[in-house]
Amino acid sequence: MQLNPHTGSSAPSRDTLGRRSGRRAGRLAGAAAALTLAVALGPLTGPGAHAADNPYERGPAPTTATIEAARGPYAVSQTSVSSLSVTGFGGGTIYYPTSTSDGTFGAVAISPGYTAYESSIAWLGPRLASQGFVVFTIDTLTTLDQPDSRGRQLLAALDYLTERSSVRGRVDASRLGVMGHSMGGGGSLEAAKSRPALQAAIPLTPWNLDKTWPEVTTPTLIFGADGDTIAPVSSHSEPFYMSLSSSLDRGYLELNSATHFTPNSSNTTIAKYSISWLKRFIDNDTRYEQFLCPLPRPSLTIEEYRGNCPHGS
Ligand code: 9J3
Ligand code: ZN
Repeated sequence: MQLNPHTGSSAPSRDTLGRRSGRRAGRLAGAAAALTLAVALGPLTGPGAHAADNPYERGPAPTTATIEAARGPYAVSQTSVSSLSVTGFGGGTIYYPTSTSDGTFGAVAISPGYTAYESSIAWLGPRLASQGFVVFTIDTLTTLDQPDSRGRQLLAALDYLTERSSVRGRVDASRLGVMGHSMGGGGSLEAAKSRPALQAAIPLTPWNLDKTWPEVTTPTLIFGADGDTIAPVSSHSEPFYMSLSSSLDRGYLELNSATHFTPNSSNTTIAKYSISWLKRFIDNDTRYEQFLCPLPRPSLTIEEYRGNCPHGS
């Protein structure tokens, strides 16, 4: 069953022309000169070899092959963050594009689930960072922390990342997202609810006692698993998705032949749609809309996909 609440014409996506023209004008002195120069220069060759039509775009134009690949175009470095050096969460590992020639990147913090450690979600670090994000896989204060606590810890991790970490200069603090597995996925909903400035949330087989999320204004893609007996989609992912506002950019992807723990191992379907969602909503990169709209069809790996299309409400 698929839902498409956007049956009418789509609204223009957020910040396209306004932010672009503002940025260019800000770089140049004098309004008239700015207009003339901007026209003369055409698409400015900004970071990398790609046109800077959208100032947040990073990396080459994507194809199905590039978002399904084990690694994206950016070489990745990593740095460990000791739990002893931070407050409000349990430390973790920051994965980031090695290059400093592409400007700042959007960032995402990722929480593990109940009784689990950052190792359980580590595969997402290099997988997402190599596409052009700073990725912080975290440990929680205790492995028994509940979703509301995990939500606060995701936000503490993002604050650390943008304010105090060694890579803070590489991160655009206005372009942040959250992900998490199970109780960490429930935590990502809590984080989005309490910080609407977040640009994307991706709960992975999320678990939460709170079944209703009408307060969330952050574009949210929920991954469920058809064979999940710990957070069954009928009592977790599906009601979570259905409770999100129908005016929100939202998606529900139910993994086929999958379990509660499918997000704990490298998974191409999770990766390709997570990359697309993060690019589309953290970077406003409409080059990725093609992978999200038309809505993905059922397949060997997708039991069901629900969502709105086109995006940019
Ligand atoms: O994080 C999770 O895997 C939550 C699933 C769970 O065991 O909840 C029961 C309390
Ligand atoms: Zn609620």
